[in-house]
Amino acid sequence: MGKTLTEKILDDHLVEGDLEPGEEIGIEIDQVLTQDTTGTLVWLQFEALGLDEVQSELAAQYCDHQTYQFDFKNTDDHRFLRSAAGTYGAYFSRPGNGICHNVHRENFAAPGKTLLGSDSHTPTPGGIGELAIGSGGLDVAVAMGGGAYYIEMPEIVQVRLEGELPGWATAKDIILEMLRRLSVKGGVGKIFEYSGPGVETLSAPERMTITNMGTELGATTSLFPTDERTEEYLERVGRGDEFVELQPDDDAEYHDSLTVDLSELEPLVAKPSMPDNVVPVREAAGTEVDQVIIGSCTNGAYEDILPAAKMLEGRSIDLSTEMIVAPGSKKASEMLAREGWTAELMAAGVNFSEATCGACIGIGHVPGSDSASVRTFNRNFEGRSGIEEDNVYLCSPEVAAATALTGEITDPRDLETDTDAPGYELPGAYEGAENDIITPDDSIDDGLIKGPNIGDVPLKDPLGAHLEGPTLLKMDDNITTDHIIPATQDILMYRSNIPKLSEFTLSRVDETFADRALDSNGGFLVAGENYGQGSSREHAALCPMFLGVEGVLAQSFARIHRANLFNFGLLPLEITEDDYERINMGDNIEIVDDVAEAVRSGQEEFTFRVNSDWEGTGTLDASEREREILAAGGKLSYVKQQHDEGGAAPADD
Ligand code: MIC
Ligand code: SF4
Repeated sequence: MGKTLTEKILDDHLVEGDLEPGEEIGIEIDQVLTQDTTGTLVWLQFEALGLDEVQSELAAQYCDHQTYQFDFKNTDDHRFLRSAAGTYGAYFSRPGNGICHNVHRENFAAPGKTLLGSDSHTPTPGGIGELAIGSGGLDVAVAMGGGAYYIEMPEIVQVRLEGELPGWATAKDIILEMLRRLSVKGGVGKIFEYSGPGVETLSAPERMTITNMGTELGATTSLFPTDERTEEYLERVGRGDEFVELQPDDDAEYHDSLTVDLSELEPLVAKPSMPDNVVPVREAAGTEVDQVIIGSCTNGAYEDILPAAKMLEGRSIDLSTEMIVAPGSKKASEMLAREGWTAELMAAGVNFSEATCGACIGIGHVPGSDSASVRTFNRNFEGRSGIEEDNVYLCSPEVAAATALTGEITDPRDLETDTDAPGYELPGAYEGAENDIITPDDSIDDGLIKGPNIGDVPLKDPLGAHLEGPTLLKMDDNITTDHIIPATQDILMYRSNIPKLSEFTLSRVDETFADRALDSNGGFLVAGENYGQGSSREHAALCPMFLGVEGVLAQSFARIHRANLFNFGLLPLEITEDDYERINMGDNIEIVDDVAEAVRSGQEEFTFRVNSDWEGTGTLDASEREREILAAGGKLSYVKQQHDEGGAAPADD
């Protein structure tokens, strides 16, 4: 039987297990990336593990989320990250040099390699054949120390692309169409492998828009084969020698398959406030819009901004609409400026931001009250823009530009003057911002510089025999990590200070949560489907742990968050819809079994007693390794314990 492309890359990197769906596999990681808002914990945990040098082929530290440095705490985080990169041997991309995914693809991403990153959009370079996965920071720290990365082998789904995109439909519409069909949980436990004749019609940047936003499907990653278009891209970023041709075997077998006929697509938009709330733009047309932003790791590249610039050249945006362009990288920014496009956009009424995540997580350009904002981003979770009741729409740069011209959501096909989509050509070479990456050789090794806001990572005690406590909060389906630990400006500065950050835990759902959790000295969270979707931030497990939460009972979990719960010693039990319906906030939950013993022994069904009234069943579907981690009180303790016992070195996990 032939192999899929995913299986080929995994086979090359497999250190443990078999490539059977559902089985745990360990893979070797070639490259790691981390960014400023998850990176501080990565390095603090790297230090706590007693590691002294990066062991993976390449590690890159980016400063991209909080580059405005509103508070000395952010600036201290950046200084700490530079010092950690210098001390341990990672590349350091300076604040303002761009979003990790954009800068990584320009400088380091390579076909056939594996990449692990402490950011959920790490799958971006899947568009050029790199097997790239997002994870919590502790998994990144271990991989950077040379340890394997463990996942449950996902199912591999073939996405067959046929035909060619018509005029105004774009790569963004392909991934929006996938979200429309499959929903934000449709990709959990899956890797999407793209194939078919439509692939060659898409440039490498277009493919990376799709793999980037594949994260919104809940997928482990998304992957494209490589071809001349990949080679063309790598040559232009100055790394043509890293090209390798990668294709699945002709007789590869997939677990499932779906077809997207590109020729049938039209401009789409995700309406507030979920990326899968997708409709044709024409259905939302006419909605008045106060703000339009082009940027983010999905559509902030040179190739994304150029078509919009062409559409706006010589024109003016609507007088009641503001438009901001936030390039994904400083290189893109510099190239647009040198070619005169920045001036054209400015003349049309557009404001430029530095290359940063910024507005994507509510840092700057917060929409006005009771207004609509149209963005080329990947997420529009409620409140993420920085105002609680926001109305954020997600679309392509072309739809964004058309909307800025008219002041209302507009399908570009309905613009009177634009008959043809502007398109773009890849630049001859991607040049610029050459001084913004400090190599490990050039770094200044001045030891770890920790400001007063940078604390230790708290540890949990090993799991005990008895778990009992109140239902501290009962939540619906699709609770995001933005609900659990919001990412807005006022909160982000505490990412390296867990006691302080914990005060904001679940505040967007219930302001009294943190105080109640601390007072109750233990307890549970209860949630519906897909709990913890969205970001990779391990703070969403670490902060509840710090507040004393013992476990989460949910109908299902998002992949990265589930792993983070194990990593910080919180018991994740899957419950049925009936039991979910019966549990009320405040109900006392007692796990009837000897929990530590049951977890260690491989028990799958756990009985929980509610108010001494009725009993339900929670399922722990976990590997032996995950059970050991849970019983030890989390992965940091587990790895250290193994090391102390003279077992595997931390690097071997
Ligand atoms: C996001 O898009 O939600 C973030 C902010 O990039 C996060 C990382 C973080 O919370 O720091 C992600 O995607 O993992
Ligand atoms: Fe940054 Fe937004 Fe991309 Fe996250 S999704 S990495 S916040 S641009």
